[in-house]
Amino acid sequence: MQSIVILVSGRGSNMEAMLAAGLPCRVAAVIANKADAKGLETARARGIPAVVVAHAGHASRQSFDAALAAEIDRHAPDLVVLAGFMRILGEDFVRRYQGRLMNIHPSLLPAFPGLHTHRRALDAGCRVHGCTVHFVTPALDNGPIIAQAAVPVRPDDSEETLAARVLAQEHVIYPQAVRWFVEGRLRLTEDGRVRLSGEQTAAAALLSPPPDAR
Ligand code: NHR
Ligand code: GAR
Repeated sequence: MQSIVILVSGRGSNMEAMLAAGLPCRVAAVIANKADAKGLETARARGIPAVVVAHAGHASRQSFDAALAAEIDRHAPDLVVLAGFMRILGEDFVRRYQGRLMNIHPSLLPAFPGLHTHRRALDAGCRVHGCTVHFVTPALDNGPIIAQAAVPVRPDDSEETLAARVLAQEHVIYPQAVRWFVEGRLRLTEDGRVRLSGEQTAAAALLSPPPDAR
């Protein structure tokens, strides 16, 4: 069975959705860059090793990245999952985990890379918004897309109501993408494309690719 390491910075609801999904993999560890990340408690309560690699003590981004990689490598995971992880990772780090480093970003990429995506979608007058699971590459929020889900933007939406609608879809597509990976059905090809093999169920509107029936 494959194993994964989940990196969090805060609440950890995507991590929880993954733990609740009964994925056919071992969660070897949850690592946070902040000691007060709520996701750490949730992981510990489930008996999963939860570790802090604080970015605050490091003089440079590179030295933080190296400490983080050392902790990850102790667990020798097949896949590293960024779940609300809020530190930009350097090129050396990203190359080390090429093809086995995944992120969920709260927008329909390539729209709105970076931060404050819900505010920016509202300000832009978007009628449709959503989330994207992608393989991480050195260029921020620019890696090959694995899955996306779209939600409507309603006229009376606030940043909070829109974020909640998107988050509910994150909790659907992220465990699904990890499932595909640990089942050996998903990979990043040499030429930087996403390859997904096997069955997906007939299209659910605005979820691409559609999840498997389970
Ligand atoms: N690293 C690389 N190289 N490439 C990506 O695609 C990455 C990444 C690291 C994190 C998640 C990303 C997101 O989904 C992610 C993707 C943090 C920031 C950011 O500006 C931006 C994007 C993402 C994560 N972080 C600030 C920084 O200085 C700190 C902000 C804070 O602590 O609140 O690192 O959106
Ligand atoms: C999620 O919406 C995730 O997409 C987003 O932060 C939230 C984390 O929630 N990620 C980013 O903005 C990355 N920069 P969670 O901690 O409850 O999973």
